[in-house]
Amino acid sequence: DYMERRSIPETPSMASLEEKAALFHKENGEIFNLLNQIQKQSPSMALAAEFKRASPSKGDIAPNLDAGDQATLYTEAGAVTISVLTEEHWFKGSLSDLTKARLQTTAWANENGKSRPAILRKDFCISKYMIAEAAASGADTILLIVAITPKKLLKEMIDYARSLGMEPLVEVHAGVELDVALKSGAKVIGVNNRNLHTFQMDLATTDNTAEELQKRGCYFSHNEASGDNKPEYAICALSGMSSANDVDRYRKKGVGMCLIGESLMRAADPKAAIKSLCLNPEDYEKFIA
Ligand code: IGP
Repeated sequence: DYMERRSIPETPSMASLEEKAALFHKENGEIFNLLNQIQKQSPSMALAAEFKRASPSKGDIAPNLDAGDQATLYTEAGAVTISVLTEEHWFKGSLSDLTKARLQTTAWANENGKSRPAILRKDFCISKYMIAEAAASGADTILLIVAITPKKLLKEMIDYARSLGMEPLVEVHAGVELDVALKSGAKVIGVNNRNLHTFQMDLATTDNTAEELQKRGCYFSHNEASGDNKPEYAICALSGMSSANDVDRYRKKGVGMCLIGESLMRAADPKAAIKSLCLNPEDYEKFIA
């Protein structure tokens, strides 16, 4: 009895997580590829709506919301990706929030004959183990952050995520980081408008990165005609957006997806808030008329 009480809960092995992941996706539908998920929306802006109860820069945002319910509202309003914070201390999230979001949005999609959203594990993924955990909990994709990852490990994690069927979102901030991301084989580039060291927000960070990517000859734009060739890359703008003007600004730069957290978590009516973003360019034309 004593030994039982003092025993530390066993950490699942990588192999058992991989097995659990395969089983989860067999039972609940195949993994969605993030690049396809973004391109499918073109020429409309794809929306990644984020579930985030709290953050290091803002403290509590919406500490009492349920991940499954909020993710379903986001999906009903047209979000094609749901980002779920799973970090427990600063963001007050968990892997079970992610699983709830995955299962409840899938149930909603099945009942309504719609496509389910892709689910992103939002955390500082710093090991292959965390990627396996994400897959076992029902994630379609994960976040990798160039600024906190040694180059060799970044490439290893991208390759490992792909071996499990996931296309990762690779977050950059400045130009040098973009080169590291591209060298590691990243296809979906997330640009954080928030400087992780100073928390300073600058929406021009995404504009600049889009220009940098273009200069490097990487095809990503939603706007340019390219015949039947689908762009090989996509840009996802992260942080600080809240309006149709923000979305339209990025659409003009060829950004494929906007990820919005705080403003949707604070909205009294998240569905109305998403509608007011005018993800579809025609809606925006009407909006400014
Ligand atoms: C969301 P905002 O300003 O809409 O709440 O931002 C998202 O970009 C932010 O949560 C984020 C993040 C991260 C969180 C971007 N990169 C890395 C945790 C870890």
